[in-house]
Amino acid sequence: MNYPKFPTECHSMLCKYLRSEVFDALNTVQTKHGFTLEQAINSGVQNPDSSIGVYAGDKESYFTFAALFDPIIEDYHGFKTTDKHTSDLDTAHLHASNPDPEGKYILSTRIRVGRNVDNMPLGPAISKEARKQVEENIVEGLKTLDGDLAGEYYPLSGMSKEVQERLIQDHFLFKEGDRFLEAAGLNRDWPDGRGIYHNADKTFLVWVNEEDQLRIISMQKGGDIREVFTRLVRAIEGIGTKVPFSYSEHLGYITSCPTNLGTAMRASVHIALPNLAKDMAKFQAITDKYHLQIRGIHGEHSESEGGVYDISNRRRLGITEVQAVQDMHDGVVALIAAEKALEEN
Ligand code: ADP
Ligand code: CIR
Repeated sequence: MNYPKFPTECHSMLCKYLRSEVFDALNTVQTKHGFTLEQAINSGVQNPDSSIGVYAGDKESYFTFAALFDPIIEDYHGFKTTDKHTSDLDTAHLHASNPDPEGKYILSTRIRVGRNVDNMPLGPAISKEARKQVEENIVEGLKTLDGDLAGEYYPLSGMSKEVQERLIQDHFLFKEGDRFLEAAGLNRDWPDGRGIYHNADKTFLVWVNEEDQLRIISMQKGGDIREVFTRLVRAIEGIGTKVPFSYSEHLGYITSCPTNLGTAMRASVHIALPNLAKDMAKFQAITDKYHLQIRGIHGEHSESEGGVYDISNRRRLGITEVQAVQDMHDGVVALIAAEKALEEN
């Protein structure tokens, strides 16, 4: 492969960190699953508007292509190669009462973690047969869950377009045809091997074989962050006894996108902030202070509608799960206080 041509206005981390000497050193190496630099960077090459632009094909990619991944990981998470990641899923350590008990601002709360199966290639490098095997193993594990975590698995193949579209619109299901994932090789053989598991209330859901092999999700209306976190922890622990998760002492839970490493957790609220939305500088000063990310109402790469935003923790590696949720909670408390102050003006 020749050094890729990036447009001058490219601001992705790939453009920033793929220096020619890094490119030359990594261009001819590959991982034990045969994953190459060309595959790792294709998403960012095809999509110069990427914020990051790279994906891993397996756990080994993070070490084989460390000269590219490490600076990206440090830039995104503030996590250095000498730092250590630790996990804390103890709900007793979380200090989070509902930031909006009157239900005026927070529409809903969602916390998800990404997980992948130990000793398997990640989505960008997996074969159709191995993906199917992963799906079968996960579904077998999910079937053993009981109580409020008991549910049904719905494969994407065989699902009607109407049902699929309704689940997407209602924020329960991943969307189809994402160009970033497409170029990463994550949509190969679509929809084969993909699906969604959920309980009757759709407060506990698992996405199978999307960007990661598992996305374990807890969500509900309103702002009871503790309740959502507590349900998620029970689900992670329940599934973890049946499915061995890919984990690294250094990088925590292994995910296909480097932004998700570590806790692999994104804790978010959908929150109405119509006044703050008119002063984005003030809005962003608060989200930066609390390490939060602002997304649109239909998730990543979408826009806000009617002053409603998706606000979530930005850091996932080098902090614990409790801290990730705490970041989101504390930031949301500050955002609501700022919104209230603007209402009074
Ligand atoms: P992910 O969170 O899995 O990284 P996305 O940003 O694409 O991926 O979000 C997935 C879906 O979850 C989208 O439909 C999004 O609107 C929905 N979502 C995210 N946060 C919330 C929330 N707090 N309440 C309701 N839906 C949410
Ligand atoms: C991108 O580079 O824009 C996509 N591959 C998604 C990156 C992860 N998302 C994020 O940090 N918001």
